[in-house]
Amino acid sequence: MTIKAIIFDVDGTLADTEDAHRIAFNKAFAENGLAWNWDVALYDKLLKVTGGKERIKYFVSDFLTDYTKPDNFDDLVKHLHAVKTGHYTAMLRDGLIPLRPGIRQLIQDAHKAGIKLAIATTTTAENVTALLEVGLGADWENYFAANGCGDIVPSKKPAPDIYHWVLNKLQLSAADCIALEDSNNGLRAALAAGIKTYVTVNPYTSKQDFSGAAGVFSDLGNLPQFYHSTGLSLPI
Ligand code: XBP
Ligand code: MG
Repeated sequence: MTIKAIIFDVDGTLADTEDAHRIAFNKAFAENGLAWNWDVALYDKLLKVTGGKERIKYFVSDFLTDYTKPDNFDDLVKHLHAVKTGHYTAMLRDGLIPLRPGIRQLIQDAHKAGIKLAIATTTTAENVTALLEVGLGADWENYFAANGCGDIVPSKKPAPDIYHWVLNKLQLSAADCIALEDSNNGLRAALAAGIKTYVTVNPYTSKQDFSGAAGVFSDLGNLPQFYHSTGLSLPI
């Protein structure tokens, strides 16, 4: 198989972002007078649901059973999420969240070799922009032939919708691509779209089930090993 495209998840894969998301959610709750605090153990459970707005709703329905929702609950969730996005992107722009080992090099090597690159994420587009402007530079979009984010598809991961959207945008079939993910939800989404998927774990996901993955790595610090496993023939 000649790999024509690499499709990247963002959160947990390009960078270890989940604790910054968690802190940003907590700031938004406190600023809106809500005594909700998501610690690491709780957030680990909440990661079962992807998407920030969906995650807030899951928290309220499954972990806050004595809470009475106000009439404008959907608007409240949207507002909390917008405030959270502001805090999260500010942390990115302050340079607090670097790209994971090997990621910048992989993107540059693959781009130089003419392999298409794409994003398939549940996170908000503004978050991807802030992360990659800091991590890759102001011209980061030139690296990517497709940028699939957040609410552009009806169902988030583990549904395959975002991968289908990206494949359509790339005009490639699943067999031409590989995906890079960090979580069980992400792996299921990519596999459901028929894409061969490699996993790099992070502290939140390391104990999850990755059966079906083509390979599982702690990170991409050793790119020659990754190129060897995937069959990518890229100059190091
Ligand atoms: C990542 C997520 C995202 C972020 C929050 O999943 O679940 O929801 O935690 O992002 P994946 P937003 O890496 O599988 O795409 O708050 O912008 O939705
Ligand atoms: Mg992820």
